[in-house]
Amino acid sequence: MISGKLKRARLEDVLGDVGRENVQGEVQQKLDVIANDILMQMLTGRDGVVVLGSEEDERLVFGARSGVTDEQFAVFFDPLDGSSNLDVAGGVGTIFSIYRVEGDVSGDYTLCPGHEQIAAGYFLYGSSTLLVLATAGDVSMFVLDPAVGTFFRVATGMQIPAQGSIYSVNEANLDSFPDGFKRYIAKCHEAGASARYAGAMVADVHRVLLKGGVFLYPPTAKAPNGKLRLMYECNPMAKIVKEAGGRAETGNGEIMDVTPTALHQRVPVIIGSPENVDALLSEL
Ligand code: FDP
Repeated sequence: MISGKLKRARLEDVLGDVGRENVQGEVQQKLDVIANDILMQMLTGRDGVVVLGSEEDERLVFGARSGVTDEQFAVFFDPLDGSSNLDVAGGVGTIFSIYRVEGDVSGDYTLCPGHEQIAAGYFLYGSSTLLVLATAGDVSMFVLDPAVGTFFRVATGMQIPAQGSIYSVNEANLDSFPDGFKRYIAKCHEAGASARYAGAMVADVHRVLLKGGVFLYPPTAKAPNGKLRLMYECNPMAKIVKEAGGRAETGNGEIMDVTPTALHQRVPVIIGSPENVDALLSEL
């Protein structure tokens, strides 16, 4: 549904903002709201989904226990990641993270660290619509065939290259990066690496997953804890890349070891090929 909406966005006049900000002070785009509504509607009616956390909602949403299934899940998602790309028909995505939930959590749920995720994934709405899904021990990729409305699996057991020549970061913030990040980027220049930055985490991490390299969002003067959110951006991407043999760090330990303190908490991010991430960490 989201993919279809995006393809017809200009025709249906759903580009642009809605004239208000979300809880994080970001201007909400019409499509952020539409994608969030679609996911909330679909997931709150789903057996076993008892906790929902979205980038677009200030607080957790609690679904009713269905009684149909014994299994219960918490789902965290960024409905539309990279929304600054919307008006220019650039790549955007949906990121999600799934945890198993035990016991009665109505109205009271403690956020868990990322290593407890049972699955995570993203949809990339680019030149084609892709789903990359990480479960225990596997990362698979599916492509949507719009003619039949079905995702077909095109890859399983995906592995990130051990190293790559791409570094993906908003280099306009370089002056306010901590020194170790500056040193690493200087070494990338010396080594003749390629810079690639779409400005949408899904598109940028997807490139690194397939081609190798590293995606970064370090602390900056404007965002001292980095910009990206732990529960629905960094943890799911960390699970995907780690299940594919990569690394996912904050600069101060593994992303998936961070104990969450808030739904919209931010952390610095260093995600990618093991050799690139090691090289960066050795500069910090
Ligand atoms: P956006 O604000 O456009 O939604 O989630 C936030 C995010 O995009 C990421 O997708 C992206 O990697 C990052 O912010 C881009 O931030 P900068 O514009 O600061 O580079």
